[in-house]
Amino acid sequence: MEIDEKLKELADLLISGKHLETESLTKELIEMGVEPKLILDKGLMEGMAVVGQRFRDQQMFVPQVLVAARAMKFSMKIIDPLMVGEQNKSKGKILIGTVKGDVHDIGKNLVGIMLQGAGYEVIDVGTGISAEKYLEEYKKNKVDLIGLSALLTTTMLYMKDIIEYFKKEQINVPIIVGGAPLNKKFADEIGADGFGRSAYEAVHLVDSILHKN
Ligand code: B1M
Repeated sequence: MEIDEKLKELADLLISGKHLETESLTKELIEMGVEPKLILDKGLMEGMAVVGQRFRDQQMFVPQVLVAARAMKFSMKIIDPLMVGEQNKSKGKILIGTVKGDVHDIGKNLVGIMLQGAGYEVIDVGTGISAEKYLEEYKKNKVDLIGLSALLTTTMLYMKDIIEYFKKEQINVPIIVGGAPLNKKFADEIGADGFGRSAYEAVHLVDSILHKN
């Protein structure tokens, strides 16, 4: 019971972006012998899910999202090295980036943090990424899935070019898309393998594509 309450407190600290308190409660939970995976799932991920929800409902704004993400990073620094062994081995390699012409990376970074938290190895190639660069990074890193992010109605159109480029090069890797101006209909129209409305949804989407059973 005490542990459940502390995990709830951890989620609340993360939501309010109190990074130092988040860090020290994470340490305390580890010292109490709580599994890092439980801290991640029941504390951090639940907190971030609330952050995503509140941002969508306009109850939270960009600066608050950023401080929550920072709090998550502080906690992850402690639990990451402890998450070793079979149970926590990587669930797959994901390449993420924001498309060419677009510098928005806050959402993409959140997606990266959440995927990492969910057990994926994330290769973040940054912003302004061309189809050629995605392909180069795909070949270099041999990833299982690619995630494209775009925040502008102009740059989201380039996602189609990327998907078509991969098809032309006969590279068969799942490509998912996300970003505020997108929707499922657009993702279907450009031939993407999925659309994530939020970082939280992105994790479920990747799980459903790479771990169907
Ligand atoms: Co820009 N900007 N901006 N901006 N900016 C928007 C997007 C805009 C809606 C503001 C507005 O006019 N109301 C507008 C776009 C309009 C349009 O296209 N129709 C806009 C504009 C116009 C511009 C400039 C052109 C402004 C200018 O210079 N005249 C310029 C463009 C520069 C460029 O990219 N070439 C520009 C610049 C900037 C800043 C640099 C100042 C800054 C970006 C800083 C940064 O990212 N490092 C910025 C910001 C911060 C915003 C707003 C305010 C916030 C975006 C954000 O970070 N949201 C935005 C207005 C708004 O949304 N209130 C705006 C928070 C983030 C957590 O949400 O990115 O949606 P989001 O990510 C979510 C989901 O979408 C999803 O998960 C995330 C977390 O839940 N998701 C994925 C995202 N990627 C995903 C990928 C997935 C799955 C899910 O799978 C791979």
